[in-house]
Amino acid sequence: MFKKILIANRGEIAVRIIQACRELQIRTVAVYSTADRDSLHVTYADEDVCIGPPPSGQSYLNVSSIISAAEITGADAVHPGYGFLAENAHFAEVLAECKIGWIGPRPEVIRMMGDKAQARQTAKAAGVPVLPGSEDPLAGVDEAEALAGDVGYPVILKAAAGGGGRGMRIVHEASEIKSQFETARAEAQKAFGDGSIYLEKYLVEPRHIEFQVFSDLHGKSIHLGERECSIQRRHQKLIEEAPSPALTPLLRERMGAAAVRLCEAVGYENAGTIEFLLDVDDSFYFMEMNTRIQVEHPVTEMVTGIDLVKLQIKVAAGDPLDIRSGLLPRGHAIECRVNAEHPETFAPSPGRLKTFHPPGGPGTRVDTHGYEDYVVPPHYDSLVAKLIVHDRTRPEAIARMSRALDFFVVEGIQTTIPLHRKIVRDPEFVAGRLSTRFMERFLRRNQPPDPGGR
Ligand code: MV4
Repeated sequence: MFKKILIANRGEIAVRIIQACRELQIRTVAVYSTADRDSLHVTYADEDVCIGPPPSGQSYLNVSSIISAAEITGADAVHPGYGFLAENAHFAEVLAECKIGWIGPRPEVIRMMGDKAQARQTAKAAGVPVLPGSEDPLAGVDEAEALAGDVGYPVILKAAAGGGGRGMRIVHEASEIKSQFETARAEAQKAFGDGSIYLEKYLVEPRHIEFQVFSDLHGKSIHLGERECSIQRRHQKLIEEAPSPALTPLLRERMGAAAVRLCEAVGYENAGTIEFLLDVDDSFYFMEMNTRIQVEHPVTEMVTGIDLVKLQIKVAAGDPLDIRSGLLPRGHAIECRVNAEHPETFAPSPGRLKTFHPPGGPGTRVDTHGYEDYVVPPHYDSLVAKLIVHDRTRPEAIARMSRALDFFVVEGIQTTIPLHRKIVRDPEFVAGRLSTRFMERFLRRNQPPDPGGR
């Protein structure tokens, strides 16, 4: 087992990883930017190293600073959390060259899954369903037009180097395809330095359902069920839950088996997530694979009883998986992301937490780096807390979430708590009628009435 782990991250996930390390009796090293001197992850770690100024490019994304911090402190492995360097194959390679352990999959697999066109091909070859579309990145407008005609409109153009909703364009009819293709290619070239574009049939109102997978270093892969992540705004998830209200045990088994097949096909290692689109007729299609622990991992922890971060560390150290695939979910878990944002305009709201009283009580978990008088810096992601509840049934979990949101007191900054209080009371949410367009429709339903006039 590792003796000392460096956490190449900040915020709630850095705190979460330190908790796991402490339970495994592994020493911890925090790294921090000068904006995070007073952060809880620095307080909780056994050692800490300042790695640079506030901009993440000079600190949490600075490979050489982080490698130096690991060498100086004698850390024998790095946990990257999510975001920052978590899916950076180059970082994983440099660590290997320095004989420092990496808590994640092999760099080749990270790189392959990072190319979304290649990931799609790999899934297809492994017998995982993909939507009708391109075999390879599109050579030009003529190929785009011909293929779109074959699969039928609407279609979606996606940047191979994108992912998570970045660099996508929906095309509704043939008259738009040429100009949209050129725009997509130019944007992808500018944003990612890679203009590769692929095409798929566009599903108008699917659910976003993702499977938690795990693979050990001995060739065993398992799935730990799904998370329903359809409640998003601008590709930022707001609420996640497990299990999905849309899955039957049979559909869960079929999707889970497909997810495990993909892991086996690529020789996956450690924690991963396979994202699917689920159509209204229960057909499902591979979308992307994320090669990291995800923000929403706690809902899976609550319904499986497994500490996924401890499992990541144990598997990276070579322990064999001792869990069987396809555990049945126990009860129902929901997570609300509490962001430092205005609940209606979504404008960032950094600043001092003058009051910070997270809720407690049965089945209530708060993952946060916040505390009274903590100052949310303006430089990073606005997530300040994740409120997770667990109960026996979905209606009971919703009631518990509603109560926990009412008992979560934050003063000094604006947060998304008031928005969550409205969503959990929404009849469509309560009925489990979810899709990737849920938020668009919810915001329209709850728009302040138009005063009229000119
Ligand atoms: C799609 C899709 C429908 N059809 N692909 C969004 C994030 C990235 N992982 C891919 N995404 C999607 N890909 C096909 N062929 C729907 C989404 C999607 C989405 C699209 C628009 C608005 C919100 C969305 C939320 C989740 C997924």
